[in-house]
Amino acid sequence: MSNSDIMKFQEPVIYQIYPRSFQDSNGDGIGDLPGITSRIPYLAQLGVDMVWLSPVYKSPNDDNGYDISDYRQIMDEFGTLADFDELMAVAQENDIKIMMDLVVNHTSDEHEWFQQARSSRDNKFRDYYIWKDAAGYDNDGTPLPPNNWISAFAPSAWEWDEGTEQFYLHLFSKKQPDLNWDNPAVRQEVYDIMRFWLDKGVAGFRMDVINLISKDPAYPNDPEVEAGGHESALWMAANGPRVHEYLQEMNREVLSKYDVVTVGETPDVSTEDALKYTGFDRDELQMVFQFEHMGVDSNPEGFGKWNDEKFKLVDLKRVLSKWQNDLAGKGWNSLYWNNHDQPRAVSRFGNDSPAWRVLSAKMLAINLHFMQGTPYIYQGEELGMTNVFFEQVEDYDDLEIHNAWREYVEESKLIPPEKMLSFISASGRDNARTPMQWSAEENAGFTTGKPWLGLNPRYKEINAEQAVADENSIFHFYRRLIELRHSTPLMITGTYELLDNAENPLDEEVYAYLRTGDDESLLVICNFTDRQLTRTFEQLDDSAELLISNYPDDAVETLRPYEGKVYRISNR
Ligand code: TEU
Ligand code: CA
Repeated sequence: MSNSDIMKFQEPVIYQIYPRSFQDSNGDGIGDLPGITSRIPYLAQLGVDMVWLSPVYKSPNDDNGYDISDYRQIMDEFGTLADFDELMAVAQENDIKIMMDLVVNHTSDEHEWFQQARSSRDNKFRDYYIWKDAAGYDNDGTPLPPNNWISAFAPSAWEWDEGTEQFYLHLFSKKQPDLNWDNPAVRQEVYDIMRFWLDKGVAGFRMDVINLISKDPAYPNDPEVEAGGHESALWMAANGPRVHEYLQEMNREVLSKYDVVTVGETPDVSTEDALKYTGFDRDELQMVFQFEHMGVDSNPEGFGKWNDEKFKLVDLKRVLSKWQNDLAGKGWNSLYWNNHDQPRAVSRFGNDSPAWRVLSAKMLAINLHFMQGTPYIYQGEELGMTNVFFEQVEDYDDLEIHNAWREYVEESKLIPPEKMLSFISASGRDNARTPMQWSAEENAGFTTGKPWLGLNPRYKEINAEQAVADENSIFHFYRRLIELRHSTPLMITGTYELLDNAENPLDEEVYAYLRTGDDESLLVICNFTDRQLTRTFEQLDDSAELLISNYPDDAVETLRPYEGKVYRISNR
């Protein structure tokens, strides 16, 4: 791939904001749009090109905005459309574009469409959603759901509606009814919503669980549930029969008419599936968020994501290398360590102890940002924010946590409470949702009121004020990485080669890979351990010059704890 082949969507570094936790401006303890606007200068200093806003639309917040009741209005707690226009204007003044979160696999049950649909079977909005008769009734007359699907946030993916005596499908909470994408009217409604925001100058869409929108019309039982599994049935709806037809229609009718970056959130996709969504010749999406590297520390024999065992580096190397190699030249990767659904990167993949947090966070940043793809930075990742531990489950907010607690601790009693608290602290979504840490002042400068979710107590040592003032902080390291990405086309165009054998990566301690261009290469070396190691690399010849490192000097073949460094090497 030569420099002239670089496509616009391959250039930006994108920063994700979870608005509820970013910056409160009116003292109600909840982040809001004016708060984000006040922090645009901070993001400009970091150097990011685009900001992905998790949903800001009107919502009852059953799933913190991922349950939308009006796609053309701003959530009451976040402000108004005028506040949004102000944010867009200030972002534009700082050369920062805005990406919206398009959540159209489902709406809120408080959306007008669903209120109408549930009012009667022949309402014109009835077929905007997925309704099914009961499969039968048990002997006390309780209706039985059409199949055995489990929801991500509730025991069943089907909710009985007394008024019209049918079930409706909800892959997530019962307040998030799935839209019926087989209905052309639904698709046109979505395209109109997209145009509304694109015409306001929005330059990107992150599309929530977009690979779930086409379900198998037979709604077959989930064999894993039949075999006694208790994982959600998302995978039963993933990559369904008409999903590509719908995305190609969306591209034809909307996306192709605008300058817009698109990333689909696609649980349960293989690299083969991903190429169908992102292939340069597919006219669907430009990239996807795949989840395979987010699963390297899950426990399929146990409770899936609810686990507190550490990952194995060889698994991470194998997964990330597969995605680099399989999409190379044909599709495009997103690159991310965390988001609003995942635990904090430095706690999960690095070492968040005071001794090693800064070094390991910088090493992780090097490891990810020198790969081929679009890098995403999640709010607070640039500060090395860490996971949180709350003493009791009531201190958490996330409905996914409370659903799992009810299922595993209260009902089945399969997991003891103290073990589940450890699982939640290791992998719960609220790790990412504690308020952004701006300073060592009360509530970390996030709010003058009572924060909607408890703070991570480490904000006194880990905060933006301290980081911006310290030239050696993780913040300034990310700033330099972003500058390098803007000035080093090889980071975009170079081929990727894992320096182990990608099928059977041997080195359990060091992740090293090579990015190769026409006349130079980048040698990336990362020590994922707190031990001093010795490694030799044949690529290190006299032409090698150190491009960036998380240590002030270079011990060459001696790799110090969590050392991450990159050499530029001439190929001539
Ligand atoms: O997440 C989709 C998804 O797969 C989640 O279930 C995620 O994998 C899980 O929470 C990890 O533990 C998207 C949004 O990112 C998430 O915040 C929403 O809750 C969900 O869809 C429903 O909109
Ligand atoms: Ca507020």
